[in-house]
Amino acid sequence: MATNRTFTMIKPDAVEKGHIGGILSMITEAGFRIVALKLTQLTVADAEAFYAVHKERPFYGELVSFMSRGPIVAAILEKDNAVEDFRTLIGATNPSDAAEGTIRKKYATSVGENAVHGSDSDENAAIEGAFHFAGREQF
Ligand code: ABT
Ligand code: MG
Repeated sequence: MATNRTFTMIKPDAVEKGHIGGILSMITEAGFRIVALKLTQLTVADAEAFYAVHKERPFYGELVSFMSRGPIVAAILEKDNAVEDFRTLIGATNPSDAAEGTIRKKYATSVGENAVHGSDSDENAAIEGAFHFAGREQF
C-alpha cells in the first residue's frame, strides 16, 4: 500500500451545523495528513459538473442545489491506501446504513445531506483535487 491521496469535501449541511472542527478531528485522528485545505463554495455549474455522472437520476436537481447552497470545506488527504480507507472512515452513503464510528453515522442526516464526500478512485481523487487546488496550495 503506497502512501497516496484522496479528496474530500465537508458538505454544506455539516458546515451549516458547525461540524467542520469535529469532522477534521476525526480525519486527522484516523491517520490522514491534511495536505491542502480551504473554505469555498461550489457554483451551480461546478456542482452540475461534479455530479454529472448522476445527471439522469431523479435526485440530480436536488443534489446540485444542495451542494451549491452554501460554503464547503475542500481538502486533499494523504495516507497509505487513502481512497479506500477514507471511504471506510466516512461510512455508507445512507447514514442509516453507516457503521458505528464513521463520520456519516455521527454527522449525516439523510442520503442526500450526508455531511462528507470522499473520492471513489485514485483517478477521481486526482481530478477532484486539481479542480480545487493549484500545485502551490498542496503540501
Ligand atoms: P458522494 O461523496 O457525494 O459522491 O457520495 P457517495 O459516493 O457516498 O454516494 P453516491 B452514490 O456517489 O451519491 C452521490 C450523491 O447523490 C446523493 N444521492 C444518492 C441522493 O440524494 N439520493 C439517492 O438515492 C442516491 C443514491 C447522495 C450523494 N450526495 N450528496 N450530497
Ligand atoms: Mg460518489
